[in-house]
Amino acid sequence: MGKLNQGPEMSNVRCAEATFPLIQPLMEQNSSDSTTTTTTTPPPTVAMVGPYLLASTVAKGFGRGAKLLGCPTANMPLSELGEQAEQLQAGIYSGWAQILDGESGSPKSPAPNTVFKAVTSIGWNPYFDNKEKTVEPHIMHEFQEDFYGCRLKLLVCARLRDEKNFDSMEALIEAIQQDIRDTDACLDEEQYKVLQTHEFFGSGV
Ligand code: ADP
Ligand code: RBF
Ligand code: MG
Repeated sequence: MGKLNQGPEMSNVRCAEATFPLIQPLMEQNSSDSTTTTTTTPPPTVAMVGPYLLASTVAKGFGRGAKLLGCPTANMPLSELGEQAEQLQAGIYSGWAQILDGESGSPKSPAPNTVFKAVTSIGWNPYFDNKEKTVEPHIMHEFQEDFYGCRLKLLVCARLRDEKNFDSMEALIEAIQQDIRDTDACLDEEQYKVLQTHEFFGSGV
């Protein structure tokens, strides 16, 4: 295969006195070990959705996000989210999130006036085979403290991919890290960036 992979998609072959272009078979053109392809992950196909506006208190989950995956997620109970969340298609989504004080003023939000980028997993976590659907945003900021019991507003505006099963925990962690990078880039695009100041978030920016 080496020879076919070295050149551009089309090379020449000599036949008697004439030179004819040799069109490489499709498999060879797309071969992953071609010297012309790179190993970086291709950009995702991001689909604009909603925006869906979700609000709930932050509840305890199985305690796996931070400990096992290095990625804490603020779990939003389905019982507080209503029909809209139940109907939301499972998948990984980008959007914006704001943490507010809990009901009747406590606990206090670590950053009530900031609207952060967030990447949200919605579904049954096939790798863990959950029995209940979860809505879990990872907020793209490093917090010093947990904020269980605070209220969370989440605006979901782009769909990155389906949730998937993986052969290993390392593969799931790598996919999550890629989702974080994709969300970071996606939300800088103007059509999503404007939603950071959506009236849903009040005066917070
Ligand atoms: P659980 O299964 O209880 O949700 P996690 O390991 O997913 O446990 O941790 C989630 C908790 O960590 C959140 O409820 C929140 O209080 C806290 N937390 C700290 N930093 C973040 C963050 N950047 N995004 C989401 N939650 C965070
Ligand atoms: N769980 C899966 O089983 N499959 C996935 O494809 C998957 N993707 C995720 C992507 C992101 C950005 C995040 C934050 C979580 C994802 N999860 C996925 C959910 C993960 O399993 C869950 O957050 C932990 O089990 C903690 O509840
Ligand atoms: Mg969580």
